[in-house]
Amino acid sequence: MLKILHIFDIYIFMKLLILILFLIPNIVFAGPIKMIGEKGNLSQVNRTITIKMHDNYFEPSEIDIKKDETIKFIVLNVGELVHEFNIATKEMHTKHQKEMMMLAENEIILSDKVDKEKMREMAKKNPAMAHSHSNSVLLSPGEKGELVWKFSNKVKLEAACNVPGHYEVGMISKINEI
Ligand SMILES: [Cu+2]
Repeated sequence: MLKILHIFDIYIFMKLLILILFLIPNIVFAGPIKMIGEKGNLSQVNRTITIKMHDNYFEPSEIDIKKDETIKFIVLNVGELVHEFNIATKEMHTKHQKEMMMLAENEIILSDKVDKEKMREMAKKNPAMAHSHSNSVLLSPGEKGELVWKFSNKVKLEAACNVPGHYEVGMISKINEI
């Protein structure tokens, strides 16, 4: 009897541990997302900046922004590969690259297209697979996207593509506070 109880306790403990581990990223993430700014309001846009995503670099490679500015980014994928435009800190990009690797391994992100059908299916089991982030757009070749962002300038930011391998070869636009 004692032995059964013990096994049962371990089972409960493991369940709790998994739940805690699952919640940690969400708790940690709640902080930085505010630090990097927030999803902007279309009615408060100060400027529009067009970004061209090539294989594998952004044009322009540097973006100047002022404190509290709301920018509407028009993002064009002019390359032949899938690209992402994501505004975050270097640390956040590093974390996001693991998610993107998972999407690539599950063949949701293919080299030249995003399997949106599969993405929806997988997202039912794992919401991280939905790639639904207010600070990024993921585009297939020839696609156009929009992102409105209000900057708060509390931390150093960079716009980057986290499709596996792209960040490493320099698919980054430096965001300068002026
Ligand atoms: Cu890319």
